[in-house]
Amino acid sequence: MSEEAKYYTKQPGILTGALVGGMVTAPLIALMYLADILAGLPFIPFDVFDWLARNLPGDVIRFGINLMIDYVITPLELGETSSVAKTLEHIQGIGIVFGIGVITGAVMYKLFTLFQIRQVYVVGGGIGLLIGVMMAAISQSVNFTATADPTLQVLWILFVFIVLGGSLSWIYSDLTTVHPTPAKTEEDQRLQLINRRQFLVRIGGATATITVMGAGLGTIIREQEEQDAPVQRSTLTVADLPADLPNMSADVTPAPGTRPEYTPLDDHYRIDISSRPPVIDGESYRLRVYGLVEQEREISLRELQENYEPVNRYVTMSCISNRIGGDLISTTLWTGVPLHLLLDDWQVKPEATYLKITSADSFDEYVSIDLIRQDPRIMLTYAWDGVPLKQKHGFPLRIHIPDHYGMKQPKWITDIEAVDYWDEGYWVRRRWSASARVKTTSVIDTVAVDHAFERDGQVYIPIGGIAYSGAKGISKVEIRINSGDWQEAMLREPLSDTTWVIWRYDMPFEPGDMSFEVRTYEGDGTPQIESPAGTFPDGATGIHSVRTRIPQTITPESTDTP
Ligand SMILES: Nc1nc2c(c(=O)[nH]1)N[C@H]1C(S)=C(S)[C@@H](COP(=O)(O)O)O[C@H]1N2
Ligand SMILES: [Mo]
Repeated sequence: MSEEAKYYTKQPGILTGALVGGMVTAPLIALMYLADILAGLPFIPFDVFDWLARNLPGDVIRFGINLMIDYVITPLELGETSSVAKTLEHIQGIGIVFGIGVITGAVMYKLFTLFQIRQVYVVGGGIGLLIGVMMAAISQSVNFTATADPTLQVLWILFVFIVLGGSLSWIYSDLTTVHPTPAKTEEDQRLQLINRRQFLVRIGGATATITVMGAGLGTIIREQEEQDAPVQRSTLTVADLPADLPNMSADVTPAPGTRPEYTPLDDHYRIDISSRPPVIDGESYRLRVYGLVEQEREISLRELQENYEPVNRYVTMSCISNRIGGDLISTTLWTGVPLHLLLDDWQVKPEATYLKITSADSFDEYVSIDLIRQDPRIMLTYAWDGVPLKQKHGFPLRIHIPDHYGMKQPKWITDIEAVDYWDEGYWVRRRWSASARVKTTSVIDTVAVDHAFERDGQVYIPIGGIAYSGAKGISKVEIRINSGDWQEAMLREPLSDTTWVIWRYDMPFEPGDMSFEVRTYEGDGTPQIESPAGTFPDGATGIHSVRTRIPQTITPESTDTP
């Protein structure tokens, strides 16, 4: 081995490639974010995440979601599960694309040095183009929110990834041409490495600046847009809203700390298969009805609202992924048109057995026509809480099917096809329950130690929560303290037969470490399932329990009944 060869300047390899890949990808992600906000161009990180979520096997997805809930959201107490999960998914999407950039850099630099490639721009640009083509295909298959012209979308994506490949090549050739001559001495080699390091630091500084500025600008513009967004409500009327909650005069008041009986709209949980809800323009929207019907038709939102007397119903909806005691369950007022009326008007042919419902995000589900005729409560819904559906909750149209988990109830409905067969819907194909009937559950929300009260010389601690059976009714709720006897709780009159029921139990004061358990019975006396089961595939079952330390002395709130 010659002296020269010994001190030959190390060529940029895998590590440098990974570093440069990251440095170049970060500003590109920020630019994509900005382009999304300014021009409605696709934001690839979300598209990649959505594509993975739809195409990876259901087990892998479930495993990922459980990890996220068990090891991040729950232990860190990040807040309401569904909105935190969405944010974490967004972060994951960005992380994945960043990772793709890092790997591209590493692989590219390895290839360049390994094969001593001279036309780095051609090869680098080619690799970028190849990734761009894949990304464009992914984006086109799952993105329902980008508003720019589709050709422009594809060109933009190709451009971004060619820029990625091109920049990687440019930096590589700079790194290698800074010192065209091999280092002859150890000192030479040291100086060259220092130069290269300085060059990389400069590039890093530049890309970091672009990233921060792009992301910051995007965020500012987005917030401004959200403030200026017109309220959709003006184009719609929702007639005859109930003035007050129907159980205003119920004699059982919720124990302090029980979740709100009527969920504020902004707090309603949300579960979508997409990073962003599809955007549908209410004015040009048409519901397409076809298949086994006498005549195909396209129905505007206005027709649905004006040709049919609106029906209001208080509804508790739960996600099948809601764990025992979880927060993926909420209650609001649903307004819409009973679906059986529409079946008649649409002249659905007698041989039709199911409606295949398809949504703007390509979600789909099948609803039995027999069931629609049996349960006149099933309704196409256009308003929640007295206002048009929020975009994230399915604007302009979704369906309510009592006694079924949310996975059976598509939002953003665009197509209804009458068919004479059944098939698996979106989540059923991913091995979740085909029937998805609600599993009856009861939950302790509060042991209100701070709200103890005194009645007839006895101090009580209010305990309370909810019981939910879908639409099977709740006839009884029982509480057990420290594994003693089951005691019957009081039931508050519910908002409707399709909402949860609030229960309350006033426990005679007793200090110490206490365990509390709750169980419930359906309307016909059927007990809830006590044996524990996880959410997959049929919905969670089991007894909810909490432990609380009751202090030796407590100050009652008042001597009145609460
Ligand atoms: N089109 C469409 N409909 C959908 C979903 C979806 O991702 N896309 N998610 C379903 C699931 S799993 C649930 S729990 C409910 C949640 O409705 P919400 O987000 O309005 O609370 O919508 C259901 N309908
Ligand atoms: Mo769900």
